[in-house]
Amino acid sequence: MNKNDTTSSSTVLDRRSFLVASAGTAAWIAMGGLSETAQAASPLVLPPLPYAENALDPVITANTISFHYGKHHKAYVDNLNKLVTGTEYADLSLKKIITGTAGWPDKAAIFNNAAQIWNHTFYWNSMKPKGGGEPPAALKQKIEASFGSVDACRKELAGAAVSQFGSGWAWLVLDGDKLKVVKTANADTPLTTGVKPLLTIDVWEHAYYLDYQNRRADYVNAVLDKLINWEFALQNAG
Ligand code: MN3
Repeated sequence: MNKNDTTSSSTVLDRRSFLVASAGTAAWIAMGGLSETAQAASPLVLPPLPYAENALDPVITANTISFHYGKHHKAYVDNLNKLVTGTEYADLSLKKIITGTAGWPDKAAIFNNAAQIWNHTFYWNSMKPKGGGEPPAALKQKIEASFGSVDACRKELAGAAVSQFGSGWAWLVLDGDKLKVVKTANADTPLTTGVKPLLTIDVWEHAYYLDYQNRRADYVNAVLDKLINWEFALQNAG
C-alpha cells in the first residue's frame, strides 16, 4: 500500500498523464471503465456496456446480462461509493484504490468492491458478439511462442476457468514477455501481481447460472468459441 497516494494533487497529475498517454488508444478509452479518466471522478460511475444487453445472446442471454451488469456490477459501484465517501480513497482512481487496499484485511470491503468493478468492466470487454475464432496474427504469434499453439492456450484457459474452485476468474496475462494463464479467487485480480491482464472469464455462478445452471464448462467453452475478444487481448498486450 502506498500511503503517499492520498494527495489530490498527485492524483490530478496522474490523471493528466494518463489522458496524454491514452490519446492514441481510442478503443481503450471507449471502454470507459478501465480508463482513469472515467473512473477518477468521485462518485465512480458504472461504465457503459460495450454492446447491447442482448448482443451476446444466445451464448449469454440478455437476462443474465441484465442481472450481472445491471444488478451485480452496479452494486459494486454503489457499494464502493458508500465505502470511500469521506475517506482518503474518495478521489483516487479505481486502479489506485485497488493497489492501495490489496492485502490489507481492514480494507477488504473497499478492495473487493473496487476490484470487482474493474474485473467486470474488463470481462465485458473481453467478449464481443461474433468473437472467438482465430486471434489476430500479432497475438497468434505471441500465443504460439508461449503455449505452442492457439489450441493449447485455449485449453489452458478453459481448464483454469473450469477448475477454479468456487467463485473467481480465469485470465490470460502478459508476464514480462511471456503469455500465461492464471486464475484468481473471488475479487482477486492480477492487477496487483505485476502482470498485465489481457482478457478474463468470470466464473462466479452469477455469470452463467441462469443460462447454464451448473454446467460451467459449457459456459466457458461457449465463451471461448463464440465470444472471446482476441483483439481486446492484443490491444492490452501492446
Ligand atoms: Mn460477475
